Amino acid sequence: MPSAEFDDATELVETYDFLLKFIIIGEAGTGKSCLLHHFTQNTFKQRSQHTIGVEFSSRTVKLGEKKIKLQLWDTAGQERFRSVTRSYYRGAAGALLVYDISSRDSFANLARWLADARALASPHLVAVLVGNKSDREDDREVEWDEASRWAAENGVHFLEVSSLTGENVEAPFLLAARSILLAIESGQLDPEKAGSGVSYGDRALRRVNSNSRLSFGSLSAPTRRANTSNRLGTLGGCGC
Ligand SMILES: Nc1nc2c(ncn2[C@@H]2O[C@H](COP(=O)(O)OP(=O)(O)OP(=O)(O)O)[C@@H](O)[C@H]2O)c(=O)[nH]1
Ligand SMILES: [Mg+2]
Repeated sequence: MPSAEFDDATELVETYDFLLKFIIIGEAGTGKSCLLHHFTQNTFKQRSQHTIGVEFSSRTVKLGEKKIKLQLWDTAGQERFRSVTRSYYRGAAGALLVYDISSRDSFANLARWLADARALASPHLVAVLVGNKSDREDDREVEWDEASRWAAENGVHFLEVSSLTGENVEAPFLLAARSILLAIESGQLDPEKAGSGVSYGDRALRRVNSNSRLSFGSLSAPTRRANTSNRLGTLGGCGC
């Protein structure tokens, strides 16, 4: 059974095949911070306050044989922070465009959010439209069909999630990561190009990790987030 020290050591030698930069954007109050919190901490964020500027977090996931580190930038939706937050869009490989299914207003400006992201992020930006608060079905103001149509017309993926219940919260991140990996594999996206939003992982560290694996034999044991991948069957077997 791994000790706490052992887990810490695992963190120190953490390595990955690719590092992807993601931005989380959309109107204030749509639940961006709660979505990210649930994805990284596996719990609902109680008493979430408006984000001031930008907050950073990360999580490493496994897609097939590939270990992907997601560098996640949670941006403030409030207008007064717009110039600050836009400066973090540069070179993002993925964007989660979040609206609240119980707020038509939060859906109204999506075109502008997407246009900004496409103008400033990676030319190969993969965007996912995320309808959050799917638990609020009784207060729904934006129908699934309408959002799905908008997504298709604008060339983005689409999912509904609930950051409160945890329903589907991993799916948008994994969907975006998987699309980016496919673009790399097909040669459409070159991680070595500046501004691609993708970097290769550190191979030297990877060697250290595999030595540790030989010594201790359980570095690949499921982490505390292992049980959160229950909904990932549809996304091609994430072992995160
Ligand atoms: N019912 C329900 N409430 C949610 C959900 N996600 C977030 N909320 C609530 O929505 C409010 C706003 O959540 P935040 O995550 O802070 O919103 P945000 O998009 O980060 O807002 P800014 O940082 O101002 O851009 C909070 O009161 C949350 O408790 C959800 O899935 N369901
Ligand atoms: Mg926030």
